[in-house]
Amino acid sequence: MSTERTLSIIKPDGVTRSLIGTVIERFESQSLKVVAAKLQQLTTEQAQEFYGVHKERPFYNDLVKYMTSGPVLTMVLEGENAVLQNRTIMGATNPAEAAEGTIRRDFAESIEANVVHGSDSAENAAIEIDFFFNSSEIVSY
Ligand code: IDP
Ligand code: MG
Repeated sequence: MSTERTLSIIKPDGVTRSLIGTVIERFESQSLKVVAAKLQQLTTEQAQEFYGVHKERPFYNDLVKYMTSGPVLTMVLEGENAVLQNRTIMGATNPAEAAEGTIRRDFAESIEANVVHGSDSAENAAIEIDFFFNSSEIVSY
């Protein structure tokens, strides 16, 4: 077991549907601590760069539009095996395939508007945390 950090984003559908508290409760009740948080409106350029890995995919332009359609809450989560733990709590990308009790199964409206983002590896977590946060914005407790 090792303590890790991962990037979480409550996407615009989650923020505008007032799911911030509900989503954070899922993390805190399953031993993930919020060690940084920022509510922000992403620019098109930020969303394009953040999701650059998907730029050849047919859903890319819609994904960028969706991610800039309202504010997002970007967070750094910390805990044992945080990357995998967060992905488990989130559930599968497609809510129809997400396990019972996961955030996406319970709240996602579609495969696109699926409430949360979570880093998919420790390597990507480091890159994604660095994309949104300076080290001075991340706390310990
Ligand atoms: P993930 O968020 O579970 O890691 P990715 O495959 O990395 O899933 O896709 C990034 C995001 O792009 C998804 O969370 C979702 O918002 C959107 N997305 C993924 N696949 C589709 C699709 O087939 N149609 C529309 N949007 C999609
Ligand atoms: Mg992904």
